[in-house]
Amino acid sequence: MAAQPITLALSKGRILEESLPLLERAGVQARESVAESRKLIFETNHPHLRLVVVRATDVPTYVENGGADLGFVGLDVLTEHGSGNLYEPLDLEIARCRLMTAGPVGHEVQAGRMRVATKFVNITRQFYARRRQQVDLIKLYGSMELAPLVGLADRIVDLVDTGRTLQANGLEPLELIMNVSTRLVVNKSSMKSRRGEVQALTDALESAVETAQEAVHA
Ligand code: PRT
Ligand code: MG
Repeated sequence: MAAQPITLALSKGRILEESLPLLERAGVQARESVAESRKLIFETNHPHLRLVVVRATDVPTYVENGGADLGFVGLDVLTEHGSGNLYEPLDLEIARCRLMTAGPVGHEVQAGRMRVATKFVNITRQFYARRRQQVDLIKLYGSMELAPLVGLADRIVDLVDTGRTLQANGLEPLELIMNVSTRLVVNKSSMKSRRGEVQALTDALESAVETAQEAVHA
């Protein structure tokens, strides 16, 4: 057995809530409560597997650079970061939402360049470029919904689940950019050097996703 445990990086926040039940279905349990602890590293019931909890946007960086062997990350974050240096073997089908453009209800954009506020600047740039539409991007780190309300932007690009956040702020969803769910990503050298362990965890997660889906459709 390898001396070092393999490390799985989980996204803090809303992905974490759905990750823990999925891991449990896959037979992986942390030795203490991940949700309640302030610790960042957790041992599991598997002596050769540990969990680390990092900011959602940092997961690709950890896994790419070998700070973790595997990670759970939203397709939104993965696409924005760029997925070329990672393997993405599995759709975990949790934390589903849609990445959309949105704007004030009934608002026509004036002639000229639109101002679009988002934290997903790379995805947004590509989306409008494909439509040959010239826009000015405004990078924000949160609360995108505020930008149109105070005249900072004409449009936002943000994640939408129930649509209640947009509605509460007088905004409406406009165009779908991508359907989002959480993905399993794997470090490229871990895929070779820790092949057996990576494959065993991937297989267990794949079955866990299937049983979770069967439960939903039962
Ligand atoms: O801390 P950090 O900046 O890294 O992330 P965060 O605090 O913005 O998000 P966090 O930790 O909650 O997790 C973000 C990840 O969860 C995303 O990368 C998605 O893959 C996934 N996810 C799924 C969502 C949502 N659903 C979601 N609805 N992330 C955010 N939202 C937000 C959205 O931005 C908007 O503010 O929820 C609001 C909309 O929800 P509805 O139901 O009102 O439409
Ligand atoms: Mg957060």
